[in-house]
Amino acid sequence: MTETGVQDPFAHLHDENYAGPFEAGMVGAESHIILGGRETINLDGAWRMTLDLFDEGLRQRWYEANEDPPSQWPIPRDYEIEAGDLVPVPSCWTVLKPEWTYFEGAAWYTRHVQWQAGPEGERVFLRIGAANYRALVFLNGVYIGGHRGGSTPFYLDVTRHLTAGQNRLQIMVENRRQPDRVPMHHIDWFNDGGLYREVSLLRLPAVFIRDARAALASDGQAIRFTLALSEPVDGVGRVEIPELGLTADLPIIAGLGTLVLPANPERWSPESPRLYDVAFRVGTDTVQERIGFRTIETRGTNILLNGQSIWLKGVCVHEDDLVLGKVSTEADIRRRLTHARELGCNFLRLAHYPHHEKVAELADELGFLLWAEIPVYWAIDFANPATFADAKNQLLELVARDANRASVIIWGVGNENADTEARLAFMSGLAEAARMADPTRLVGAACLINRETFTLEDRLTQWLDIIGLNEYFGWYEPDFSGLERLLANSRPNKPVIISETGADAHLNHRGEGRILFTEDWQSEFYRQQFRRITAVPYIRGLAAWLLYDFRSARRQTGFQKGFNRKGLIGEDKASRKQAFSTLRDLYSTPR
Ligand code: GCB
Repeated sequence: MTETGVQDPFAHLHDENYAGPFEAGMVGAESHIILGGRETINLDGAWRMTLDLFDEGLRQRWYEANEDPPSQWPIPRDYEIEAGDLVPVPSCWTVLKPEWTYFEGAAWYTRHVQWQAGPEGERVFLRIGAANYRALVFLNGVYIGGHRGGSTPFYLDVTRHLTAGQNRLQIMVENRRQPDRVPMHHIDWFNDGGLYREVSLLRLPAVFIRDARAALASDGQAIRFTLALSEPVDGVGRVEIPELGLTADLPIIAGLGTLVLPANPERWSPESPRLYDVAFRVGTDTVQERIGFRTIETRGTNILLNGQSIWLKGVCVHEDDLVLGKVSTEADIRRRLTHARELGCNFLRLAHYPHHEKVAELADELGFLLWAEIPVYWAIDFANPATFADAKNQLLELVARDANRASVIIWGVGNENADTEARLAFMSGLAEAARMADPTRLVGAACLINRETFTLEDRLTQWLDIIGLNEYFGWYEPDFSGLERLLANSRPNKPVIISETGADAHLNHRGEGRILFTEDWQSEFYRQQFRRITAVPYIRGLAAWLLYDFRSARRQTGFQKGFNRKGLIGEDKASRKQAFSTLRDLYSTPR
């Protein structure tokens, strides 16, 4: 304020602590709410969006802007909601206009919400399916809270901030690549920005079900139900699986309850993806889930699904689309799964971050096993406690979101990270966190090779159930003899999955022998790889890198032109390369 009591209109130019107030109010896994078939109020559709390269929105408090037209402004300002572009939500700005392709910064999204108050005591939460990478939410000019991490959903309590009638909802989304983020600034995919998954409101009673899970107990003889309420109250819940004739009370103490009921459901598997309707009820709140019951474990170097040894025939997939960017529609997800099925897969690795929740729902229905992971990718800032907190939160949000999906068998905690003390502490911490949050699944990571002894040797493996190996013998390393040497030298006591292998091929580029970027070499590469991989008993699966060509700004040769070309299918998601049928034939051999 000046001496006259008028606010200094230039103060913000000199305030480099403008972002400080928004550090508070970040929400994470602790505020996750299971959707469980509850009705939501959809806020997708047209929103106004203004790009903000210099963080003027936070500096100048754009969220306080009243909505008078400029002719009525007492002093000039730099933001006008209506001057923003009308963009669809969900969307990525990177694909909306050519000049926005490489924009890395903030964007202000605004829409209005008409509201009618519900019954006394009702609570209302805003759900954002995902926003890359940081989001801050403002309702009627007031900061509500925010979220870090670009691929998991978050929930903000807006009960006290929504008013009857019209409300102004503003969300700042910011996608800067930074060394302390997860992923950090160096990645082999595209840094799409935006409010790119669904936005909705959820009306809930004063005490509601926050988390509800059902899973087959490890002995396969019973179903274990767990419930967590929003408040630490005592009470009784009810669980029902009508098709099993199961219905029982579930005692709740201080907001938590567990019940183990003897049961013998049909087992879920890729061949027979049997799902049951499961209901959890507490007071007036009901959560309905479709759940498959299966066990997954390792014994020696074997992976056992429902007690039977299984070999994972898989393919990796990114969330990437020429038109949609990182947005996943149901049609696009179904196309991925149809292609994976045609390839003969029973397994997908969802690289390199949590994919849309619909993927695991459809994989449950259609019968695929999944490796789901968080973007602990390459040179993460492992010594930074805030980075660890961010990674752990992304992991716990992913686990909370997909805990009832039978298809998910592996939580991936990282990919190709150099072996240091800080990395070991960081990633073993994540492996422990995954196990604590969910003892019903396996924990894996794409590990390292010890180049001196040429063995599969990585201190992290002692914390894992599954050792992932990304190897590119025949591509980045010229010949396959290294693969033979590596596999012969190694004596893992756990199952190994080739979590990536692949070669680039430009559609229709042909040639004989090891000519890089030809369809022929990509195809021959898989033949050579497969023969060697399947000769080794401790290798229990392969996730080919990968289903479709995808955008990667690092890739700038004439063949690449901004794309990683290791797809078995081109970026049009239609044109199959020769390697598609080669791998399909290889996968069709009995294993
Ligand atoms: C890898 C990475 C993956 C890359 C791939 C490649 O090892 O995990 O993200 O895209 O190699 O094509 O080089």
